[in-house]
Amino acid sequence: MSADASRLDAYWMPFTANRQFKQAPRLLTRADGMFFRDDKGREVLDGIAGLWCVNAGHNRPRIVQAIQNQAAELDFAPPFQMGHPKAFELADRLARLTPAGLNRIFFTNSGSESVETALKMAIAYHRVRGEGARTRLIGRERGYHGVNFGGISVGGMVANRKMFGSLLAGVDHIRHTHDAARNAFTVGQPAHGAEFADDLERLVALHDASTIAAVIVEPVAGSTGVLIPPQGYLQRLRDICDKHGILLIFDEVITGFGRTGQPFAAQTFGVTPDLMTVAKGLTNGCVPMGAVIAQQKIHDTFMTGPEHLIEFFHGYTYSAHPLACAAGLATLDTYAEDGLLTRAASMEAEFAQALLSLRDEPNVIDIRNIGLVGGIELKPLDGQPAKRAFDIFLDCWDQGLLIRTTGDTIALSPPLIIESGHIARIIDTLRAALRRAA
Ligand code: PXG
Ligand code: PLP
Repeated sequence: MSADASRLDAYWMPFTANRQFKQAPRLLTRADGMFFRDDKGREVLDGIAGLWCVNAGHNRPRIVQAIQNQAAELDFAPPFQMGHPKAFELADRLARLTPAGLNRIFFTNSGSESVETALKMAIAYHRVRGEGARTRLIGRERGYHGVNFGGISVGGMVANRKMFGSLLAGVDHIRHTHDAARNAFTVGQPAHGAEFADDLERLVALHDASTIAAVIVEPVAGSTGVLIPPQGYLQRLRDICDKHGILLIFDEVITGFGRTGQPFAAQTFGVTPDLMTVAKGLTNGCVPMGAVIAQQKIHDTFMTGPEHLIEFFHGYTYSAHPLACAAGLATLDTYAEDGLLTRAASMEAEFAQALLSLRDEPNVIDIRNIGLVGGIELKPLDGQPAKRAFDIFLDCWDQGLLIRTTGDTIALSPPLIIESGHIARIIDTLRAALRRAA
């Protein structure tokens, strides 16, 4: 496809600087393993697993075959009052990967839909139990929970919220966990900040626990700049939730499926939530799919009343879509065959060391890591926030490397199949770009 500007007009691109893009389009046309190809035939190293989702790398034969076969066998099956075998099989397989107790799976089509589903489930759960006053939802500053109204309401990114009116009522936020003064350049989990969880006690004192349904946090905040939970923080949040009967929701859309070194961050950090949202790596990014994974006790609470009646009035036309289920099953097979759900743990030290070698490059003010996630925070250009990082993103693209930036933080989340040579290439390219941008 040519870069003829008029042919690019009709597509209003998501989360994109549309005018900048259409002046100099970046078009991806093929992908395999660790690499994309662009429309000019250039090879581009994928430093971010597509968008934190292609955890097994691109074009995996098992997954491709499964999707092709499924399209020819059963293209669609209505998900309401009907089922198809692969939906049950995928749910059963997922329930074996998750922490004990988290074994009831509700399918959606994205992370954003998973978040809406989990928030509704939490409020309805309390109501079914006879605590209908528990409707308040608590998020966290600098949280990202997708783009639907519930998700931006509990989310904590001002740009995603300020344009969209009054949002959902009855939402509040605990403070974020970022503390550069005490924790800059920490390898892995920061030592300081477990006490930030006590901010939940402040909100309980303000609103009373009897009005609070749930707290939702990302175990590792990705989109807001790779914020690693301080040691002890998540456990403290769990304890406070337990004390007050508040459900704890982990949004594992990014951290799920091996990103932090275990199948789920709940396992990496040893803290089990009541509800977990996933998407992205569930199908290796190949077909849109998400899920909410609920504690059995939450599911069972709904299973009352006359048996012919629907227990939870919620669902999507494409919940458990056959193509997504086929892709999901083949993805779990691929993860298992290649040992990918724990590979980030064995690569973590090498990746961290490579990242930290950028410490003394120009304008680097912090480096953060866990598993195969890295964040490199830059000093913003005076009066032009986000510009320095975006310029480095463009430079890296020119040099054949795809990275992500959010504000002035560079985020790396490569496919979990990454080898040492790829790590070296990512770091060398970034180093050169940082020097050029100085
Ligand atoms: N929750 C979390 C924690 C996410 O990271 C979503 C929900 C929403 O998922 P969907 O599938 O509706 O996009 C996400 C998605 C970035 C970036 O650059 C991250 C996401 C999406 C877009 C960009 O970090 N994460
Ligand atoms: N809008 C209308 C008019 C619909 O009929 C439906 C579903 O039937 C939806 C929205 C929701 O679509 P989905 O189930 O794909 O989320």
